[in-house]
Amino acid sequence: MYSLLDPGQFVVFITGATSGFGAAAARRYVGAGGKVIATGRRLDRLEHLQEELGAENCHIVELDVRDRAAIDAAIASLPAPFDAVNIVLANAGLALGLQPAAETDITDWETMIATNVTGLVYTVRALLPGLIARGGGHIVTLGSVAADYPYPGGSVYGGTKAFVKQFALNIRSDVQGKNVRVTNIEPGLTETEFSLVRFKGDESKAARAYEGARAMNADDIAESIFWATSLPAHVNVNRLQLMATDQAFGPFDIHRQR
Ligand code: NDP
Ligand code: 8X3
Repeated sequence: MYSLLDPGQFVVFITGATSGFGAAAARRYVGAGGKVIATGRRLDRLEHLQEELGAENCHIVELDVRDRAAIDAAIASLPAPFDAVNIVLANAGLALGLQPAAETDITDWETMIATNVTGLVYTVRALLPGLIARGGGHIVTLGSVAADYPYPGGSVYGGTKAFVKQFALNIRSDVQGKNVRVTNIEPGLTETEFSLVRFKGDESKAARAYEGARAMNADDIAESIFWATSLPAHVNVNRLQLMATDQAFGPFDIHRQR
């Protein structure tokens, strides 16, 4: 059985490896001697990543996590040694828009739910039996501070991330005794393409989200993911919440009647 302590034996299936946390994690794991299966919708980005990391370390699959049959097919056709997945980084996700609920575009809500909830469930359900059959492994999900702290315009995004957290904790109960660890990583303000996606390509709006603050970056989160998966096999980090030092909590918003 592989040792959870030896990064050289890590085989990591990553959803959303074309950008942000997923790409940074791919670099972190390969840098430590592991192998990664990098997936996402933008094939050109995956090809560049593979070129950078080497085809012997990085297998790529063009994949939309909303497509259950495509996930199953991708897993079924993994070549050795990439077929011995022992870490699943279920990272693909997005926020779309920041409008008040009554004004939001309902298709944005549908896309967030389809990606962050349904896509996550497809990914974990497809890969979990293999982890168990191979004697153990680790599932890492990407939650958010938005799961615990509501903010205006975040209703469905925050709702999907609350699902991610509860799903991860419940999966952990299901795999008790099977040597499978489950960790929900819960970051706050982190500068990636996240805001560019949220604001649909509006670069100035995206930049404003991070302006003047020392946001975390993708490498910070990749390091925390790597750390959680590198701990001794008897240690399970259930939830790991991270915030930029320059981000904290606000007061309750009281609507005054006068
Ligand atoms: P990025 O926008 O930089 O990366 C998102 C990744 O998700 C991309 O690789 C994208 O790939 C992939 N993705 C989106 N939709 C799909 C889909 N349908 N199928 C497959 N892949 C998809 O954002 P981050 O790296 O910041 O975000 C990664 C995760 O972390 C998300 O779940 C996000 O909600 C969460 N998170 C982010 C925070 C932040 O502040 N940045 C804080 C807390 C959590 P492609 O478009 O090529 O398919
Ligand atoms: C991303 C962090 O605060 O923009 O999950 O929702 S936040």
